[in-house]
Amino acid sequence: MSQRGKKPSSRNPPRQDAKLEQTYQLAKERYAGLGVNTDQVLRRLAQIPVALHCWQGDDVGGFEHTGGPLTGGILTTGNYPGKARTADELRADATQALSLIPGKHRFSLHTIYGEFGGKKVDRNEIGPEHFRGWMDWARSLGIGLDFNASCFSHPKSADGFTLSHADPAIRKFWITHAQRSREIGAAMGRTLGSTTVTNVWIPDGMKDTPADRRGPRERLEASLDEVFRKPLDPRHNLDAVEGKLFGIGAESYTVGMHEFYLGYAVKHQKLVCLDAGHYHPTENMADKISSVLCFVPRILLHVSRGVRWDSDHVVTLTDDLQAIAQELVRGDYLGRTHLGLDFFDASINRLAAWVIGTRNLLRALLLAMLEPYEAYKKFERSGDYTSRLAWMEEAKTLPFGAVWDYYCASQNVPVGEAWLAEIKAYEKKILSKRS
Ligand code: RNT
Ligand code: ZN
Repeated sequence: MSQRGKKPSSRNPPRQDAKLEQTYQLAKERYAGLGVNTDQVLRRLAQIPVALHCWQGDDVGGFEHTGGPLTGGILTTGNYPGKARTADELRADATQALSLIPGKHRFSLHTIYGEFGGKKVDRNEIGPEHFRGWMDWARSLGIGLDFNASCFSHPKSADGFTLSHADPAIRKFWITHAQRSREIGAAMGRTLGSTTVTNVWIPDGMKDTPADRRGPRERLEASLDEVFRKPLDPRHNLDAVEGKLFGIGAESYTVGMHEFYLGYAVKHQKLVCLDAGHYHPTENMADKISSVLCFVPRILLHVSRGVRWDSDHVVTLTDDLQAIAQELVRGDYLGRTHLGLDFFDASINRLAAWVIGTRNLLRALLLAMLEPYEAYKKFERSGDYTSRLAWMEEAKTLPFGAVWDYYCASQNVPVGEAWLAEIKAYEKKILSKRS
C-alpha cells in the first residue's frame, strides 16, 4: 500500500512489524475463505475522506471575539484545559490529530472561525478573504475544506429565530450570511480543487407550544430560496440542509425539522444532512439513508452520538455507528455521501476526541467493508434467513482487529492505543502552556 507523507516527521515511517504482518496474513486468509479480499478493502478505505469538525477543537467558540456565549440550543460541557484560542492554535491541534488518523481527510469550518484581524466583521460581511489562512493550511496538507453557515451565538439570533424570523430585516441579515457562506464555500472548493459542501443548520424554534407553526416554515422556505438563488458551480460548492428534532429551549417546535428539509432538498435537489443525534432515540438514522438517496443526489452525514438526547458525545464504535457504515457500504452509497463528524466534548482532551471519533468511524467502515455481504444477500434472496442471521453473528468475531492494525501501520499512523502517547506528549508540551 502506498505511503502518504504524515506529519509530524518525527515518526519513523512505516512500521514494519513482522508479527503484525503475520497476523494480517492469517486474517486475510480467513476473510478470503468468506469471499472477502482484505487488500482490496484497505485500498478502498484509504480513498474515503472524513471531515473532522473544527468546532470540537474549541467548544464551538470561534474567533469573532465577541465574548458571547454559545447559543442556539446546543451545548458543550466540561472545562478540560488547553483549548485552542486562535486559528493558528486550532490548525496546529488539527494537524496533530490528523497525523494520528489513517487515510487522507478533510476539515469542516464554521464561519465564526474566520480570521478577522481583530476587527468586528459581522456575519453579513464575511468573505473568502477571512478564510485565506485556512485555505493555505489545507493546501499545505493537501486536504479539502467543508463549510457551515453559523446562525447562532449572535445578538440577531437571541430570540430563537434566524432565517424564519418574523422581522424581514433580521431575516435579510441571515439570508446574506448564508449567501456569503456558500460563496466562501465555492472559493474554498475552487482554490483547493476539491468540492466544498456548505451546510445550513438553523436553531429556529420555540420552547413552548406555538400558535403558528405555519408562518415560520413558510418564511424559512422563502429565505432558503433567496440563499440558493445564485447558481454556483457544483464542482466548487454543494449545498446541504440539516434538520433536527429539537434543541435546548426549543423543545416544542423546530422550524427546520427533518420533513421540512427533506421536502426542500427533494424539490431543489440539494443535499440532505443527516445528523445521527437529530432524531427520536428509537429512530434509526441509518435506515433513512437508502430512503433519502432515492430522491436526492447526495447526502451529508453528521456522525454523532446522542446519549438520551442530542448530546453530541464523541463517536464510539456502537451498533448505531456500525449500522450507518453498513448501510453506506451495502447500498454502495459512499460515492454519494459526504462524511462529517459532529460532536463537542470539552471534558476530555479535545484532540483525543477527534482521534477517537474519526478512528471509530473508519473502523466502522472497515468492519462494514469486511462483511461477507454477497453471502448475506444470497441467503436473503433464497429465503434462508437462518443462514443470514448465523453468518451476520459469526462475522462479529472475525479477526477484524488484525486488519485495522495492519492498515494503521501501513498508513504510518500509530497502531492501537499508541497514538495516545503522542497526544499526551502534545498536551504536556503545547496544551498545558495555554491559559
Ligand atoms: C446542531 C447541528 C449543527 C451543529 C454544528 C455546530 O444541532 O447539529 O450541525 O452541531 O454545526
Ligand atoms: Zn449536525
